[in-house]
Amino acid sequence: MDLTPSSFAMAVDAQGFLEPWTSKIERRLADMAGMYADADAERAAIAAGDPLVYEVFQHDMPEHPGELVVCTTRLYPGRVGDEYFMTKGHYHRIRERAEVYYGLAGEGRLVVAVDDRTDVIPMRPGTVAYVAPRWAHRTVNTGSEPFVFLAVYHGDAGHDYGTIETEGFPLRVVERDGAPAVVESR
Ligand code: M6P
Ligand code: ZN
Repeated sequence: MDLTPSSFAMAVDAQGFLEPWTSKIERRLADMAGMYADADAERAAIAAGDPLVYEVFQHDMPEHPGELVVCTTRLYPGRVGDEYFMTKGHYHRIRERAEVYYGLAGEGRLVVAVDDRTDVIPMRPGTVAYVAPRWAHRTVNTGSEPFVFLAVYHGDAGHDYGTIETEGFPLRVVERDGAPAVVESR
């Protein structure tokens, strides 16, 4: 992979296909086992075929604070029990690193948390959401179509998943009477 810093253009469409991309992540339910509240529903869905929950197309960049990684996420519609499909969620390994999300298709929520503060930001096509340094962030698909968005973050930011795996997220987005609702998870 050629990571020589240079200026160039990428193309992105409403399906989230990013060209050129250099790496792709596919996350199935089994790859994030233990993250949904309803463990029985999670186990049953994995046994029934282990659905693809989301894909990330990324243009990798050198791990340098001055670089910017660009990636797109296609988060599929679905639920585990009453909890909508979501990303694993992470802090940046270097906490003082921000991120910008831009909604391309579908609808969802960006759930953010830091210390004892939380926020749930609705996202739809055209929404530009800013994730401040130090905030954990996770996206949730509350619609019936793929929720697709673009993200940009610093080259050296890194992903800290361990803290989320250990502590969880303070809020969950669930379906209640056919509509999204936010509930406390602990
Ligand atoms: C966004 C960005 C990526 C992240 C992806 C999936 O596109 O924040 O850095 O990888 O969402 O989220 P996660 O890494 O939490 O699974
Ligand atoms: Zn991030």
